[in-house]
Amino acid sequence: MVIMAANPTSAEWAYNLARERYADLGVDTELALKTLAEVSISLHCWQGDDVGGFENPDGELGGGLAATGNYPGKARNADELRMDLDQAYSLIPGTHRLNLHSIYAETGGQRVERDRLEVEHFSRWLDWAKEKKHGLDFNPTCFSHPKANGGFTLASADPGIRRFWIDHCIACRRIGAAFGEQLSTALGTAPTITNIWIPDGYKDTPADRKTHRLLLADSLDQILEEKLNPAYHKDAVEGKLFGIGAESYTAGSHEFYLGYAISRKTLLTLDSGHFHPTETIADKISSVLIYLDEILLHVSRGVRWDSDHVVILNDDLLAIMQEIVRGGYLKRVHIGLDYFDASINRLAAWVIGTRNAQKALLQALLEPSVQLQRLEAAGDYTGRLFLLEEAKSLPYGAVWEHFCTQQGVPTGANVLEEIRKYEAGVLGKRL
Ligand code: RNT
Ligand code: ZN
Repeated sequence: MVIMAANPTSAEWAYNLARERYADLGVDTELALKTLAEVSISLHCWQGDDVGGFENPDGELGGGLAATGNYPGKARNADELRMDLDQAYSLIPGTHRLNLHSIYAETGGQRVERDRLEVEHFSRWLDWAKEKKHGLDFNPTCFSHPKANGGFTLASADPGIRRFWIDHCIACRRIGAAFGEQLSTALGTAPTITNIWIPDGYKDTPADRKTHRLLLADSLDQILEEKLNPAYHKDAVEGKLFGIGAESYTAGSHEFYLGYAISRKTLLTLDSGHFHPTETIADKISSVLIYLDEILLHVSRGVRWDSDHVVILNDDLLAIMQEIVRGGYLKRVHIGLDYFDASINRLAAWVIGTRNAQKALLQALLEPSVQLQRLEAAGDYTGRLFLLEEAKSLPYGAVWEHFCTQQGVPTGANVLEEIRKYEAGVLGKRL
């Protein structure tokens, strides 16, 4: 493939034409770019090592999750993961957050049980975040552990098992609060969101759906008992329809957590892979935000099932971003990513998915919304359909390239070239 560097003059020329074209429709591209630059996306650390973590090098991924593929180059320790993340951030315009899981603790070769984890076990992550200016988000890891092998954690009927996972989540909230406090003080970043997701469920038809849900609500209440400063820390709960090996019943369903989040005033996490295949989360945003102050998104892509494919620029993604922008929800919707593809270059997976989320957001910000809403209000659905379709061929690509250049990151095929270079120099040398 011949890769031509974009000629800056022609890129500027293209942007100026695009700006005029949008201005004709009442859209201010400069304002859109200013808004886009302020949105920090939370990149999921677990794309870099297939959700392995560094607690146990031979540990298998559990919890009904599957990272398929054996592409070479996955990060084998936290230093490698940070190095790969640095590379990813350098190819993504803007300043972004990192979403960590508790299994990415650095315990200096000592086994520290998950219910004993403290912020000191993440001190290198914190130092790195401060240096590189990334806000942090956090997650307890209620899977890939012998105490999760029975298929239940916070909803377990076994009091010892349940206690262990409650204590793990309590420990994680404190770590999240320490992250949020230190980083907002040092960098002025938004609070850390600690998100609880559990895999608990049954492969086959349960005889009792109720008891595990009562136990789960009680576990969560115990976890949230300690009041933490919302200026530094927020809680989120993430529901799911099913997991591999838990096809018939998931204790933490969408309805369970929607009710929980509303009644306990936590955030609700909507993962785009966690619903029926034809159900999209875009339509849920304006409903749940009537009752909730804020939500967290796990932007993902299910293919036939919750397969966590790399996010592509499809209608689903665009609809999510349109809903956020149309509703004026940019401050109330926290955008995180959640996918793990082990069959392609993992750096590319982060970069492609994040840039796509930003491209979709940009398209939403460039929507001729005033005209569209005017047409709708006038009952002119023909005009609305026409303009919605026309908007798809507006020159947003020139605006995107301008944004990347402004932010000092490459565009087009130069992105892939950087990824290939890193693969040749670093990733490809890992065994
Ligand atoms: C699982 C949930 C959860 C995980 C991460 C690793 O289905 O989506 O968010 O993907 O915690
Ligand atoms: Zn998720």
